[in-house]
Amino acid sequence: MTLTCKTAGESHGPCGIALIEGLPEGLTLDIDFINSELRRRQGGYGRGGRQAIEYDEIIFLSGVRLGMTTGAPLVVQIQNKDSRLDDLEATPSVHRPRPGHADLAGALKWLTNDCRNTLERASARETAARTAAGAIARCLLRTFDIEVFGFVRGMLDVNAPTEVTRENWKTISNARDDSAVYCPDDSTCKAIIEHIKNAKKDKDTVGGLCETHVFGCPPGLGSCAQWNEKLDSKLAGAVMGIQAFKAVEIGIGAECGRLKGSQVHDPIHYTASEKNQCHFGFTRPTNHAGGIEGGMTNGMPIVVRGTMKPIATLLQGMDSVNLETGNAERSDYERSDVCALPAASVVMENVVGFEIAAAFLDSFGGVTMDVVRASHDAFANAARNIISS
Ligand code: EPS
Repeated sequence: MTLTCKTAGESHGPCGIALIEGLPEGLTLDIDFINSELRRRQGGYGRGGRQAIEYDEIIFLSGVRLGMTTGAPLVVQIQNKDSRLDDLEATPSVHRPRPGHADLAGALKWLTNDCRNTLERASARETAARTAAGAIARCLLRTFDIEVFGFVRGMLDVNAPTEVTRENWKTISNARDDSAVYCPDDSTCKAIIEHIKNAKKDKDTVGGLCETHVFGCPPGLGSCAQWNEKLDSKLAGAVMGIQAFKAVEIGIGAECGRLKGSQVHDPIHYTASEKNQCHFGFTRPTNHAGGIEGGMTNGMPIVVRGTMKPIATLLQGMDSVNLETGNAERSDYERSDVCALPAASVVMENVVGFEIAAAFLDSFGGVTMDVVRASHDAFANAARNIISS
């Protein structure tokens, strides 16, 4: 069964939930790890007042017993403390759509002049549920030594020069955790904080770039057999599905169009003494492909970059139209964040993790973890000896 996730919940409804199907029986869930991902998602310099109200943690409603998956559909819930959907004074109608938000498109789609229902579901509050689902899926990956690492790469005119490798990512991860904006490079971090401060002063908002790396993936996850089975297409869909993301790149991404083949493609080397590593001895001096060729992992780290647009809720407002009167007016303001880029980097890390787990189970799936382990180990033994000398 394919690993799938659906979410439900409004920003100011009682809770958010994720329904996950396809997890094998017998997976131990690291509750502290899952909650710590939720805690990270709530943080980062630039957040608004909402995160001072909420304290996100998971409650399992089904599919888990004694900390282990049962193989049944898993439902995880995150409660909203700021729950007030039916209180019309605290949560009024919204008639002046914010440019860049779902407000206007949703009002037209559902044939209403009140944007409230649309914005409640479109809100990035939903990413709490998706982060929880990703962290749950990563518990499976971690039992196979597959690790996912995400951070903030840059914003506006700043870009962290940090090079992330198999060897240094754990150290970089500590630097990220010490950074107020989840960026491991100190001077980039300071510049980003300055940009956020200035945006706040100007009643404006800022977006930026997030990056996720996956280490330890065996080759062959995904497929070249069908366009929609390609792992890069699935990763792109998952990352583009994060609120406010406008671009996704794998490896050097758009840069490919400005270089020649000999500059883009990663030469193939074989080192028999490394055949016990996740790449089975097939190494590359460069990783421009970002670990994916032909829609399949190639044993190199997976590298995904996502671009988040600035949040659409501007304290200064923007030109808009009152949907009740047709008059030109400034857009409505709802309490919001000046910048949620650090939080988005956590969401991205976890949605990427979910897609990798789904691809892993597509290759080695079974109803129990024991069956998954046996299938994975049988594959690894065969792949390790593909060159028999
Ligand atoms: C959001 C607006 C703010 C953010 C929210 C996303 O919520 P509120 O209007 O309740 O203050 O804080 O993000 C979250 C609640 C969250 O948990 O990430 C929006 O307009 O999308």
